[in-house]
Amino acid sequence: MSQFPDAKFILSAASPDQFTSDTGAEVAVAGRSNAGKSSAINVIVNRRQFARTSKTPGRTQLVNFFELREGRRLVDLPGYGFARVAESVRQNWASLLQAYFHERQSLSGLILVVDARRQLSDFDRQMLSLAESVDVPVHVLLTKADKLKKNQAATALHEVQKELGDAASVQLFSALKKQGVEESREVLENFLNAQGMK
Ligand SMILES: Nc1nc2c(ncn2[C@@H]2O[C@H](COP(=O)(O)OP(=O)(O)OP(=O)(O)O)[C@@H](O)[C@H]2O)c(=O)[nH]1
Ligand SMILES: [Mg+2]
Repeated sequence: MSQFPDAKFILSAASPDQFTSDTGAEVAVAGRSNAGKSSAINVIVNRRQFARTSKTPGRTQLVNFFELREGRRLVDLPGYGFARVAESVRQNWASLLQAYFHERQSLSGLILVVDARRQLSDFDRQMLSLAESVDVPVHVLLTKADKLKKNQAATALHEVQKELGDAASVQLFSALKKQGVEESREVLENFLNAQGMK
């Protein structure tokens, strides 16, 4: 049974004028390209290929909106940090993200997906400060934890925790092993339900 039986894809936006109606509450998921955002969403929502049903060419530059239940959404933000990307694409990405964070009244939380084998990148830090600038709480998923030995994963968690301090909460996660799923669902629900208390 899905945690969100009525979850469905709403739309993909290439520019702010295409964003879905800004009512209720939504949580955004961001991270480097290939970090594991879509896999994390699929596991959290407990629907195979859910975040991929909308896959279209160039999707990495799109903001994908999903409805979890009435008035509650999950938003798959475009991945960042490609090695080779045209400057125009990079700028489009930056302005889309800026617009998203500054415009969305319903934005209640950010889930930042980071590969547990890497530390935070400068792009991740930019996302953190963007979220902080608009007073949106952040939870970091250190994903692909299954690729690390237990003690390595514990060290990675400790290092990132140390860097983040009070700026964000952080947990180990694995979409493959379904590790940390309950914890991430709890954070998601807390973000979604805290709307209006900002
Ligand atoms: N071992 C392992 N592999 C994972 C995990 N999560 C994702 N992957 C793999 O990592 C690759 C990228 O995963 P995606 O979920 O597509 O990553 P993404 O961040 O959505 O990527 P973009 O949409 O291209 O930015 C895929 O090959 C996944 O199977 C995990 O927890 N463990
Ligand atoms: Mg994806």
